[in-house]
Amino acid sequence: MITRRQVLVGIGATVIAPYLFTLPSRSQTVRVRRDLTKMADDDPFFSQYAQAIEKMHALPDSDPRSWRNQAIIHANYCPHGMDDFLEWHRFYITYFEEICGEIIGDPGFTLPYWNWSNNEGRLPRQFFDDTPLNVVRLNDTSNYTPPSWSRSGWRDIQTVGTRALTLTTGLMSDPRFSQIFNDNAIDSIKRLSDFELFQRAVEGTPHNTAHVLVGDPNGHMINGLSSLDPVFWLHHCNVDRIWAEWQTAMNETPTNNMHYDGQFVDKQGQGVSVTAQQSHDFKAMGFTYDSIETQAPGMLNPADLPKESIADTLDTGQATVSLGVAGNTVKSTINTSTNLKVSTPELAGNLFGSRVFKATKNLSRPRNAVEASRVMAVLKGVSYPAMGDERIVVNVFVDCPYISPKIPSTDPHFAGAFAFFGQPMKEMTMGGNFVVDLTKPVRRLAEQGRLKENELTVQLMPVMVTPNGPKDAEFKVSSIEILRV
Ligand SMILES: [Cu+2]
Repeated sequence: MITRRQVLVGIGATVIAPYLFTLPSRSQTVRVRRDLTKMADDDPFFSQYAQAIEKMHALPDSDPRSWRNQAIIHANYCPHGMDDFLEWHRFYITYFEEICGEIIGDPGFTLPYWNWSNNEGRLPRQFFDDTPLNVVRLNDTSNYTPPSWSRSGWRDIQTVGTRALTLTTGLMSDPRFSQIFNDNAIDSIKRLSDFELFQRAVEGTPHNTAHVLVGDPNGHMINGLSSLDPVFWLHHCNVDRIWAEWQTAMNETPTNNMHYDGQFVDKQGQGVSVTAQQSHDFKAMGFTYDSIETQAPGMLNPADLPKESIADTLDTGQATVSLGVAGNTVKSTINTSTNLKVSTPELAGNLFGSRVFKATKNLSRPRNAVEASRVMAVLKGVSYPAMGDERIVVNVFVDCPYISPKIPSTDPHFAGAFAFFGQPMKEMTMGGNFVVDLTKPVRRLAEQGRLKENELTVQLMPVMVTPNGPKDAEFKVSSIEILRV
């Protein structure tokens, strides 16, 4: 059981003033985060991380850097489905990384990112060996209720140290979900230059779905104390890497004046005060990613092209255009497909437009790159299933005549997916927004002459992750909008 004192420790920094106005790492060296799935079996990271986990467990409850107190920060404050999802989590993992380094006496300690797209989304064997990395050995139990004023909106949390993944089962092992995490899916998210679409897509699809697939049915990863699982930090490092790569491609994160006072603690355990805006310059925070530093020259992925060097030579338009909205609230039930029909009179005409970029970045001479326009679905005001029932993944299809819960994500009608993670706050009555890329199935229908003239049918198929999943999960969608981007 959590004691009142522990609760106060978790949030206690708010009563210790003044805060230090410091960003993580003021050291001169920039830590380079590497790909976990490409690390050598004997990489020192594994033993260093195990040591940090063990030492943080040994810290007294009064130390805000203890393993449990670090997890409680998440349960109290994490902003899921909100404007600062990426910014908040960047601070969260970076202060944690510095605490690990301090505690093992190696300021260069660097978290790797769990690249979901490699090795079928499996974790390295060290996460299953008998070490503190395996989530079982240190036997954390969550058993926590965040204070009612907390920002996170989580309610009673009761999870245990288990994972649904095994040595041989990864995020992509189940054919129903395999296409959510591959390079193509992640790339297409990175090519969304609108921050709002990009952030909701990376959060709602690979981030949320991995939380559910790792944590099902009652592991830490499924709930607010998910950071009790050592893999959490590497999972969020990957989310952060995708954002950092998106930023490096010269996409713009809007100004955010939100500030955090005493939510995070530095490596000495002192509460810090930072603004969301300060997270935008990650190198100033002391870290970068190997994927950014070693980016191969000459790539023509439009996402990697700096905006100022791009000249639209075809006037097919770059702006986001709404192609239709369906506004009726629909209820969706597990294993039952819900068809959302949107009238889209301009769809066909917009489908095969493309634009030509002039690319100069990393190139000895300018070259042209072409990107076709894309069709996105934005599901708005999505209410969450009841507590315990959120352990589902909602697969999204377009005009699939034989829809069933068993259809794999390799089916040509499959568009994408979303999952639920983080209870929406009580005040957030409008529910969450999810973004799904419909381009592939819509384009195929058009090529086969099967695209209906003025209407698009988007099908939601909520499925259980494991056979013991919730039998009657129910959620509502307030509206769906089809966008051309
Ligand atoms: Cu979170």
